[in-house]
Amino acid sequence: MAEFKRIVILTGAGISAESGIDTFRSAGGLWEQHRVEDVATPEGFARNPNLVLNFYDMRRAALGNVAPNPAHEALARLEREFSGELLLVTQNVDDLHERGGSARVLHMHGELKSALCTSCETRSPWLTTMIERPPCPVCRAPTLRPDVVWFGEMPYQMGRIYHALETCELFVSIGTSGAVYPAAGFVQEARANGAQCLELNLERSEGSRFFHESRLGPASVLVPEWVEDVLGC
Ligand code: BV8
Repeated sequence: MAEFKRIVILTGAGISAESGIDTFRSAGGLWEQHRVEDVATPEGFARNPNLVLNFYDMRRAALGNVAPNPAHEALARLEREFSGELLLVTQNVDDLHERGGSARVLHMHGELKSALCTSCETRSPWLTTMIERPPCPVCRAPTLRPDVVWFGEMPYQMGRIYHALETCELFVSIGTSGAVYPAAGFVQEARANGAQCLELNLERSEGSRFFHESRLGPASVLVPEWVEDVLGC
């Protein structure tokens, strides 16, 4: 593993599962508790903004009850000690990569701790609630929404991600079902460009067939082992 110089990592809800954050598609997961169409689409927000603001207020508040796990901490160690180029892309809107020590995290689906103003389109750090329609810190209009990418919306920094996928030598997917695009298609982009593709996941995913290797097990075990291997120690 030590020969790789450019690595792209994609994480999903599974890397935060052992920290106590619900995934989307496991039994009792987020999407079983709510219809996607109602809480994670612009149409759902227009139809019932209180339902959506409360859904994200609750998830934002829950961040205070969870902590990063050894998988997050291992990726932070990789960022510190790996001498090559590393891009960590996460589909997650939680802050556990940062709290686990990662300084450079690309949140392609946005973040719970960020507010987007639909009037002036500026983003502001946000740690509390939006249900009470607080004023935008910049334009003062009461038009803040969660700064997360809903279904039908364009994920963030796609150009940067695709460039990295075209040039990486190793693509590693951690804790994702491979159910949502364009993230689920990243492995095919990387593979088409000659990268080695590795999946670390609790179970086989919808994308497993596209990977050269799938290691099945909990992220808190597989990720530290893999980082140890990459760092060649
Ligand atoms: C877009 C943020 C275009 C909000 C999310 C092509 C084909 C088919 C459909 C489409 C397509 N292209 C676009 C679409 C439509 C749609 C889509 O993909 N639909 C799916 C349902 C078919 N995609 C979109 O709409 C995307 N936008 O394409 O825009 C466009 C073009 C021009 C102009 C404008 C727009 C936007 C999608 C983003 C939606 N937002 N999240 C929020 O968080 O509330 S999606 C959400 O679900 C996540 O962010 C993530 O991306 C996705 C999948 O979740 P996972 O992270 O994988 O979690 P999941 O529960 O599914 O799986 C967990 C995994 O972990 C499991 O495999 C499990 O085994 C494993 N696990 C569990 N425990 C552990 C573990 N692994 C290791 N250790 C453990 N302990």
